[in-house]
Amino acid sequence: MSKFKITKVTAREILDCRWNPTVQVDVWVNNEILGRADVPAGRSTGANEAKEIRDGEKRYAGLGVRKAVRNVCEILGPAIIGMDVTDQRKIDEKLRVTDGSKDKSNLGANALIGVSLAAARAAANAVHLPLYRYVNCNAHILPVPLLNLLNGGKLTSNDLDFQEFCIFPIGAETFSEAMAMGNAVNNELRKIVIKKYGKIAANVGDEGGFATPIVKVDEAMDFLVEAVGRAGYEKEIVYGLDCAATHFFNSETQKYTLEGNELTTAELLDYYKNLTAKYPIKTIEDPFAEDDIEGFVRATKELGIQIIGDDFLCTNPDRVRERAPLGAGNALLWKFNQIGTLSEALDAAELSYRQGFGIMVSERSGETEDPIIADLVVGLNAGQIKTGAGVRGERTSKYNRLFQIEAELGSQARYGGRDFRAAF
Ligand code: 2PG
Ligand code: MG
Repeated sequence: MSKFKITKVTAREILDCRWNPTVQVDVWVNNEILGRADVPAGRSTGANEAKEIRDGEKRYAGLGVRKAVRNVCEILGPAIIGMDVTDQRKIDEKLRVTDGSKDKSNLGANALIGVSLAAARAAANAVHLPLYRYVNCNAHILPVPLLNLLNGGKLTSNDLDFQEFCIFPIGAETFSEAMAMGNAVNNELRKIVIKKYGKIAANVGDEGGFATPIVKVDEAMDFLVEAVGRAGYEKEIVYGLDCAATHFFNSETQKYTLEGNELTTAELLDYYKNLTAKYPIKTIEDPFAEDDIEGFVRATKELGIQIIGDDFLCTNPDRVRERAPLGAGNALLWKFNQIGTLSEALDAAELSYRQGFGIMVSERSGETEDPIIADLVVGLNAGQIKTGAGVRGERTSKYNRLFQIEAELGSQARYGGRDFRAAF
């Protein structure tokens, strides 16, 4: 009999930060050790993500997850009862086989990932290790936070075409110092946006960045640069964008609509060249649409900065295997629910590292207070995390967990810093 036997799996419907339902799963070991995990949800999703299941009924505008919860309680749970909870790959394989589809659409990626993560937590608890150390005995790198201070695109209600305008405090000495710098810049930014657009400009979007009614990318960048300057951190802070270009790409015309202009891939690339020449932007996520391989290859070669694939790679080992060797991007945005099990997400990370890619561990725009990505970013020694601005609880839960881990690691903690892509 295995020592750490899964004896019970339950689930329930809870809420994410958008007041939408999501799945929470409990995995019990030997009837006494609990592992619990919440499932986040995206809004600006890629077409190739694993598919979550929503009820489609009147309640919660169709977004209920009672079916997914039932699938956990009645099908996925019973399938893994009796298994050794430390056997993560076998558990995840069982979940995959039980679902039987390629994109987890039969039982729901939101059901599968909840079970997978809760099992990992239960296993860590069973062996009395923090999750980051359970996934990696060499975990020691605290990530540089990519702080999303101005929100646009699908994550807010203004007309900015790019989704996220971020500061990236690579010159801080520690993670704690980086968060204090972020706060100083955010305080200055608040004054700047209010001065120009009035108090309403300081309302925040889904990830806690200001939802200021800006239209132009340059204006958003100028605001960030001014705020960083006023805070006195020009030397320590560079910038990052998530353009989420899939969402301003027209597949019929094969053109990108940016600030009212229709741009080809080559023209958008020129735009990025000018933008990165004007501002010290060191990382861009999804500069081109999810299947614009040529755009990604050229951006990687010609911009000479970190180019991250989010919708483009979907944390999918097959997509990483196919696209990374082409030089299409040089970093993976790591979101476990894009693929649906922890093992597959770890495979995507492993494959990415082997291709010389960096990894940015990411939240979803619809989060709960569950801080699991904080443990996983340290477990992966990824060196970079994107989890929004520190003004909303579902974001601070991740930062607060990172403060705990930083303290636990003590003198062994190393901040990603300027080596954020390979901080060993
Ligand atoms: C993204 C994210 C998270 P969503 O595009 O990177 O910041 O949004 O979770 O809606 O996909
Ligand atoms: Mg993205």
